[in-house]
Amino acid sequence: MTLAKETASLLEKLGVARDALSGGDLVVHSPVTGEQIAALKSISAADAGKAIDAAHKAFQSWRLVPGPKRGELVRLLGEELRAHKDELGRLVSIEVGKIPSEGLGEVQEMIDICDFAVGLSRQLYGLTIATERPGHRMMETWHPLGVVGVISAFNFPVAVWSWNAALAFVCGDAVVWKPSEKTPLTALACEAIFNRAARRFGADAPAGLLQVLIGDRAAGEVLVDHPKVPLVSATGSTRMGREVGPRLAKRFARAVLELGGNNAGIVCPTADLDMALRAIAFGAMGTAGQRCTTLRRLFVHDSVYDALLPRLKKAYETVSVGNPLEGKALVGPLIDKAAFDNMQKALQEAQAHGGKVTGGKRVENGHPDAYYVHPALVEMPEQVSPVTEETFAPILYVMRYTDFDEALEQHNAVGAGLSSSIFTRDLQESERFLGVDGSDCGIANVNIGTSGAEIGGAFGGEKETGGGRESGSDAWKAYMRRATNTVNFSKALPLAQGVSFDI
Ligand code: UN1
Repeated sequence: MTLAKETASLLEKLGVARDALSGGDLVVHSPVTGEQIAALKSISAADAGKAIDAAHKAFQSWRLVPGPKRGELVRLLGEELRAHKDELGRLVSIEVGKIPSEGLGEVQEMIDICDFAVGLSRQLYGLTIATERPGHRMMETWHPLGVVGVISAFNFPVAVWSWNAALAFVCGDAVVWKPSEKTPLTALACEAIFNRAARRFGADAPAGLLQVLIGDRAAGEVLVDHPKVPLVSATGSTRMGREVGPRLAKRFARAVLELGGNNAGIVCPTADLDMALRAIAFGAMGTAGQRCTTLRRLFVHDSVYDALLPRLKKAYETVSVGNPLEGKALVGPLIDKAAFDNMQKALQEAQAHGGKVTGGKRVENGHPDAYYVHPALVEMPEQVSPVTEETFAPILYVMRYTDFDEALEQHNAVGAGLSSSIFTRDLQESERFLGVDGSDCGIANVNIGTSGAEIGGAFGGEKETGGGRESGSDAWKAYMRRATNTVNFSKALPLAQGVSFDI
């Protein structure tokens, strides 16, 4: 069976009609073989506007459904995802090239956030606050916000949508989703899965609660500029964020930006090297280096450098690279040729700056349009370009350090601030790393890698990573509006701050 046929049959099982998959202008390729697997019709700007209006209408009734009842819709979504985990996971592998356990892991992440959101639907708490006036009560109420725009990237084509959508739905919002043009098929699958949950939920789930805009950046622009979209949560490159952020700011819309990462680890003298090795290997080579949390820079203390590096090199030389749909490869393909070219460019630049490269060569597999590559380990004399930039490919730059403070300074000396790790058994080092003048990232870990965060924590980062937080903890607050209410149940009207105004 060709991949196009398998894709169509998986989508059909998930509820997407075959005739939606051909004859359109948006051509979808599988990075696994490079072959075309669908050609979808892009939405026009006018229709994108109409979809947003429809979502707004749905929001107006959805917001009146009580929170715990809204949670029931997300519970059903979680149930549908459990029932279709295998098909959706396989589709992620076909459309993005993830190995099976990572395709399935992505769907598990969706199930996890659904469970989280169901609990949250009964915990959308506001505070009761002491007032300075007698006979008054002050409290805050969290209300649904409106239509939430979600712009997602190719590398986590479904999980990132679910982080936003599961929270948005329990918060009483509608969702308009612009998936990456590289991965629209998994978005169609999620839409079908959601629609099934909504049908099971019944008439209280208004039509149009989820809209999917299939298309290129023009569709995304409609979403970013639309006055009825008070929040856009966008995942992608820092370059994309620089365009989206100011446009949202101009109309005072909220932005949850989850942009680039240039994540680093520090391996200290007391590190458990076996543990560090495994964590580094997964963090740097997993998902073919195409996570925003991928480990890209490593600072290794002089005293353990010569013990760790040969083992790390061996891991790079022996890691299996190949078709994620067959066999047991740990590293699948890059998303496309542009990703491969960027990787090669970065490696050349690194070499020009004295970098010693292990790996990095293309792996031929009989498909000229598929881009498999050996992950690259680059020993760098110092942290200069391209180390300071995020290249969305499996390149790990390794540097020696002797002084912990200097390593920390170098660690923080890049634009992005998403994820970070320290490998140490020294409490003073790990606490320094997690402390005020330690890692400047949104995620700082001890003795685990930079990638593979659980959904329970807030996910996102500082500086050029954009500052947004999605997923767990209190990230939900971005998806609601807060009203502070002061209620006077006395028979007088005392003014705050002792002001008198007697008429
Ligand atoms: C992303 O790469 O955009 O922490 C998201 C991780 C995953 C999510 C990555 N849970 O690696």
